[in-house]
Amino acid sequence: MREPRSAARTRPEYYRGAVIPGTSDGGGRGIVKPLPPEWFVPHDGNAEMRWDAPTGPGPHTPNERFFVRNHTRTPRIDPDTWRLRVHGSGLRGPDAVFSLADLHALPATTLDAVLECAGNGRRFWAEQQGTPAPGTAWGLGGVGMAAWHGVPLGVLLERAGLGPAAVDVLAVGLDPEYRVGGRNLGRVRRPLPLAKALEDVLVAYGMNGEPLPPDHGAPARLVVPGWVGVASVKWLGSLEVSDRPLESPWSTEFYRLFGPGQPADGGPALTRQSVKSAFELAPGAVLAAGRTHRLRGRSWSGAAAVRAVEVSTDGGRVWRTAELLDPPSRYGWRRWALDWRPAAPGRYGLRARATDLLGRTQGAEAPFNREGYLFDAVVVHPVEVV
Ligand SMILES: Nc1nc2c(c(=O)[nH]1)N[C@H]1C(S)=C(S)[C@@H](COP(=O)(O)O)O[C@H]1N2
Ligand SMILES: [Mo]
Repeated sequence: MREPRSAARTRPEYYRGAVIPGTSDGGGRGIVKPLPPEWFVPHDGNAEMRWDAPTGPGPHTPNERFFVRNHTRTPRIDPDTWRLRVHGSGLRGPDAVFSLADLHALPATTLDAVLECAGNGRRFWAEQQGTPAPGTAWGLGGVGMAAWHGVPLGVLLERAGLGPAAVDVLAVGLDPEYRVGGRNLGRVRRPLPLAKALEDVLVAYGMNGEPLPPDHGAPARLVVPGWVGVASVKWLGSLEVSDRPLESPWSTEFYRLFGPGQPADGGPALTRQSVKSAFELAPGAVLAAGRTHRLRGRSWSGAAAVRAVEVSTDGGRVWRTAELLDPPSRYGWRRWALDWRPAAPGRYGLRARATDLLGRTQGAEAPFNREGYLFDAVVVHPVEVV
C-alpha cells in the first residue's frame, strides 16, 4: 500500500484552513452560521467539519458543527409564508399545498441518519492514489449524523393524492439558481425514484431536537437516508410527482460515475453511499511514545449498519478489532475505540476499515472515477510519535 505523498506536511496546513491549490476557498461565503476555524475548514462557500474537534457526548453531530454544502448560498425563508407545492402527472388530482403548520400536523417520525456529500474524501484521490479529481477537495469531514425529524415522504404523498402511475418525485430547492461555466442550470433539483421515496425518505423540519437551521434547509428539506447528500434537497419548494422518469443536471451530468468500468456515456445516477471510517484525531497529531493512547473514530455505510471496524497501526500488516461504542444503526454511524501503545518514535500511518452487514468493506484503493465521488478506500491518517 502506498503512503500518501508528503501527507504529514500538507494535511496539518490544510486543517488550519490554508487555501488549497485548484480551489478558491472563500471563507464560507453564503453560509449563515458562524464557522469558527477550530470546528470547520472552509471550501469556497462550503464548510467541512473538522474530525479533531470534540463533538459532544453522543453520536450526533451538533447542528452548529454540521458540515454545509451549498451550490450557491443559504436563502432566508419566512417559515410563516413558506409553502410546499406538490404537483404533477403522478397525482390523481390537482396540486396540493402544505404550510409548515400542515407538516407539523401530519404523523412524524425521527430517524438517525448520516448525511454525506458524494465528494467526501475527494482530496485522497490525489493524496493517496495520485489521480486528482476536480471539485471541492473535502477531507473526510463532508459528513455528519443527525436525528432528523419530520413527515415520511410517503405519508405526505398519500395526502397529496398519489396516483398509481407515479414513478419519480423531483424535489426542487428554493435557493438561487445555479450558474456554472456560463450556463444557468436553474434551481438545485434531483429526481428520486418512487420506491425510495416511499421506503424511508423524510420531509424533515427538525434536526437534533431543534427546528432545521437555515444552512441545513429551513423550513424543510428531504432526508434520503443512505444516499449521496445531493439527494437530500434543502429548502424544499416543490415536489413534482411524475408518471414518467424525470431528470435534471444533478442526475444526468453531476453525481454519476464516469471512467473505466463505467458505460461510455457514464453510470447511473448515484444513489447509495459507500463505506468510510475516520479517526477523531488531527492529521499529523503528535503522540508520546511508550504511553497508551485511546484511538477513537467513527464508521458508516449507506447500505447497511456497520458490523465491524478494524484498525492497523503498522502500515496495514496487522489489523486489530476496534471496540464498537454504539449499537448497530441502519443509517447512523458507529463510534469505536482502540488502545494503542506505540513503542518507538517515528511517523506512523493509522488505518481504519469498516465492514457493513452486507459485507461491503474498505480496500487499499478506491476504483477511479473522473469526478472523484465515493472515495471508499482506507484513508491513511498520519501521526508523529515522539
Ligand atoms: N436546495 C439545495 N439542496 C441541497 C444542496 C444545495 O446546494 N441546494 N446541496 C446538496 C448537497 S451536494 C449536499 S452534500 C447536502 C448537504 O447538506 P448540508 O449542507 O445540510 O450538510 O445538501 C444537498 N441539498
Ligand atoms: Mo454533496
